[in-house]
Amino acid sequence: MRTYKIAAIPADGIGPEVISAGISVLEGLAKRMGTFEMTFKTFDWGSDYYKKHGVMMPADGLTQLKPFDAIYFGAVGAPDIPDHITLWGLRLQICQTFDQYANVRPTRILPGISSPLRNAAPGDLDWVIVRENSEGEYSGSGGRVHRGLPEEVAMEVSVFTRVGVTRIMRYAFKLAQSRPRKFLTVVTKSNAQRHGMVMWDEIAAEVAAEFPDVTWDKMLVDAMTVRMTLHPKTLDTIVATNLHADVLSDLAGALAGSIGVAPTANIDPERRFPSMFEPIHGSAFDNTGKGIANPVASFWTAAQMLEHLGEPAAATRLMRAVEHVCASGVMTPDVGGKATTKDVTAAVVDAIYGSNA
Ligand code: GGG
Repeated sequence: MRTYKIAAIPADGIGPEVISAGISVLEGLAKRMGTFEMTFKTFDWGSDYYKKHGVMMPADGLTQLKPFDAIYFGAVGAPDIPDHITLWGLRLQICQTFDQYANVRPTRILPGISSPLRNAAPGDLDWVIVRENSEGEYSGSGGRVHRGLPEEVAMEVSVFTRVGVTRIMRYAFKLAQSRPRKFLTVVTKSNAQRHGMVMWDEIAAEVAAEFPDVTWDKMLVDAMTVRMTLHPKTLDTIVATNLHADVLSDLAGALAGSIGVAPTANIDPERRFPSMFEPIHGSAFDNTGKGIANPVASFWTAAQMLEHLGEPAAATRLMRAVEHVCASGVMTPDVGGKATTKDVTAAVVDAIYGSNA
């Protein structure tokens, strides 16, 4: 029997609540499938670790993670530590060092969940956003001089490389090709950003020639928000820069009913390093400890992890169970229900064993 070694990093806020829910579901699923096992090692890295040690994870943290088959991540962010410290100290450190350059963010309106869009039903919104996850606005290039003086200058430099743009474009075209509609929308801001974004447009056209069966179009990111809101059915697979896709995928989550159901996979397509799976949502300190965090995003990203590990039947069973539970109305308050995190988790485990999943 195959055993998958998973590194769990619950980290901050509601992260521990949704990751422990996800581990229960994955353990139940592995038992039900009977064809593989999963072992979990939990790392206590994050903001509490930072308060004790002055760093978000130990100096050899990445070396510790490298032998795992995948990383199951919660959320980072604490009200009393600057966000750039927590984000760069843990999540971005892992994504960038392990070259998880393809960030894949599916969005659907799950059965039983209402979209804030008038008349939108399950099936009307079925997107996958591909976020470039290694460079662009998140290159970390720049600096500040003359701090605190009136002459202070801060530079945040976006870095777009031909290698980086070509590989994410190829990934997105390939993903679009694998979906029934074979349709990709390339998002930029190439009217205003006339260097990097114009190179994106040029590379998109070059890579498109390798995928003659994929139809594609281009959108400026501002117009894209309008199209997502008013014409959701006209979209399928979407590719955008690190920052643009981050913003668009929060909008996508909200349009599908709640950011609490939105998953994300940080993939190293070449499999040199473990890939990392997490809910899109952050630490949500306002909801922490209340027992009402929505675990659906952490279940959905667990299904992405199973797909990546080569267990598509288990991934399908898990998503069927999640859909069955949402349709039956067992939902947390962010999507209009009254259930707790534990109620939803127990219902999904039951559905995995029951005949309905
Ligand atoms: N689970 C996702 C998470 O913790 N996100 C924290 C965050 O602030 N992310 C910003 C970003 O990835 O750009």
